[in-house]
Amino acid sequence: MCKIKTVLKYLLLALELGFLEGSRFRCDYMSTNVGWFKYHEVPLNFHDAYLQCKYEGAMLASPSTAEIKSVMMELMCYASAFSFSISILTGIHSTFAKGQFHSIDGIPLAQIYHEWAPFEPDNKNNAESCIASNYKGKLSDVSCDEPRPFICHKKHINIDPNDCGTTDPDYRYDKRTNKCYKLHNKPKRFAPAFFTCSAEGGHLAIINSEEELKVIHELHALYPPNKIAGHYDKNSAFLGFYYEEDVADWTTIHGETLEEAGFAKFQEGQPSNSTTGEYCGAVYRDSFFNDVSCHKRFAFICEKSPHYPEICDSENLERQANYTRICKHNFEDKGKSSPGKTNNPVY
Ligand SMILES: [Ca+2]
Ligand SMILES: [Ca+2]
Repeated sequence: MCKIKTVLKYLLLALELGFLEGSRFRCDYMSTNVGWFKYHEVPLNFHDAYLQCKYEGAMLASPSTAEIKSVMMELMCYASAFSFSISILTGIHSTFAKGQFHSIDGIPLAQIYHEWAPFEPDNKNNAESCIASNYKGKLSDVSCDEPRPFICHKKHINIDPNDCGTTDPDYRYDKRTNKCYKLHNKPKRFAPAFFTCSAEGGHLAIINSEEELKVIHELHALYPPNKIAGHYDKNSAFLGFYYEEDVADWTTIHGETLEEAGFAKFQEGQPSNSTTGEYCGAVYRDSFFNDVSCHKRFAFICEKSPHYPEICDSENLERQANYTRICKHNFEDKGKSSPGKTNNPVY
């Protein structure tokens, strides 16, 4: 018994110390005692909001505890600046099976204390598998396709960001270019590939020199065809350039011509526009550029600066000093104080 107590004591001490050491994460997130949060003001549908948070290294937030709900409502109040008509998308959804609502991390709705907005839930047109929250924390079931602002949440963990400024170990720093690179070996079409790199804090890679091509080739070599998923062309990977029809030229996603970017060599015979409609840029694993269809799936390479997004310490509260406190909410976890209480709709 004594032993268990001692073990527990040290376990608690370790946890406390861990917390005291704080955690480090992207500075575009706000640190609180229940983790890191970011309010996304640009509305997205559920699927894209889910992905945006995931690629940022976080999770679409759900008001699963009173503390988390308080922070969410505070952020929402602050962000919507007195425009109280806004409702945000939460991570509570039933997209796997109708009516089976869970938070992204698997907490059933029945275990989350919640109150419904008037006349909700109504599963309108039998098509409401997502849950939105108004500024008072009252929930509605809504269509997952309707874009709404949302909040990403990252629990405090003791995994430090690497020298690429991310906890994603697949980003590798290269000192020749002072950039970080990741090859995504699950092929995607051009637009989702762009989305993925962007949400990870980078962009589809742009080759600015012969040297950088070498870096990319070395990275590609770590992923022979058998390490790339699916039945796709595995000899090319998307990069950040495309054919801009209005300009009638190849342009990087940052608006420069390939020559301006610093490297413009296509493989002999390319661009071929072979199947009529090869308007996206790719690179061969052992050669130069290739034009491919934007709608076919390829592996793709992201590039990011090791300094963006910036990384902050959770104890560094300076950023929060300016944070408006007019929105302070304190939700009680009513579900906890009266276990067994059903969460009937409140009209
Ligand atoms: Ca509804
Ligand atoms: Ca580059």
